Amino acid sequence: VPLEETSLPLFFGWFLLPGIQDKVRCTSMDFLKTLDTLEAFKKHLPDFTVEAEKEVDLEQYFQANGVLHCTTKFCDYGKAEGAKEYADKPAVKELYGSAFELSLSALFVTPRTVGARVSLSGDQLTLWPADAEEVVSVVPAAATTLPAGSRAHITLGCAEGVEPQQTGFDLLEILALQQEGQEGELVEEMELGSLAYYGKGRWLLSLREPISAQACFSSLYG
Ligand code: ACK
Repeated sequence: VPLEETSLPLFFGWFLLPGIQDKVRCTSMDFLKTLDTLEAFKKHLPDFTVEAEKEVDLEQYFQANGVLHCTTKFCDYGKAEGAKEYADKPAVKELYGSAFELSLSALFVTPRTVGARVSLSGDQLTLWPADAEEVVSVVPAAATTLPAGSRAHITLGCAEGVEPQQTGFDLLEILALQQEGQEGELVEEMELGSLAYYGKGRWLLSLREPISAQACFSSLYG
């Protein structure tokens, strides 16, 4: 196999620097710890898990994996559609290895994943692939045209047997509901922000103060 066919990474993305990774993990743990004690969460527990459990320990329910990052382009070592075109983009080449400040604007939890929404700035969007939101076959609701960058997220944990790419799909689903005018049921004003429920076990915490996270644009070969 020629080198150029093997030299593409598993994915490109922004990788959070170590200090801020700890902070984001702690914030997420605090949120999960509080969420599963709320009466509103207990009330909607049957929407959250199909098992006939009376309680769920969310910190145990989700498994964290690897370095915290916001995927821009999943390349699958060149096998993914558009991988080579993405790697050849001038912005990708120019900004490879540069530092960025990501803005984490919300945390969300579903029966499948827990993640942070990343609100991309204009220059960060130059690194965003044009097809990232075209996932109507997996998220039919995404047919509601969502702005570029809507899928940007950091996976904080997945339930057993769930693939990390699910986190982006779960976020798109919530954003599509918002776009259709469903604001979610405002459940509680928490210290971190306002918590809303979108049905089917989907929770969104809009952070009062977005978390600013230093991150390096790079790639992972895995
Ligand atoms: O949590 P994530 O964004 O979801 O980070 C991981 C990373 O690539 C390595 O697996 C993401 N990922 C996996 N498959 C895909 C895909 N088909 N499209 C977009 N992102 C993907 C996964």
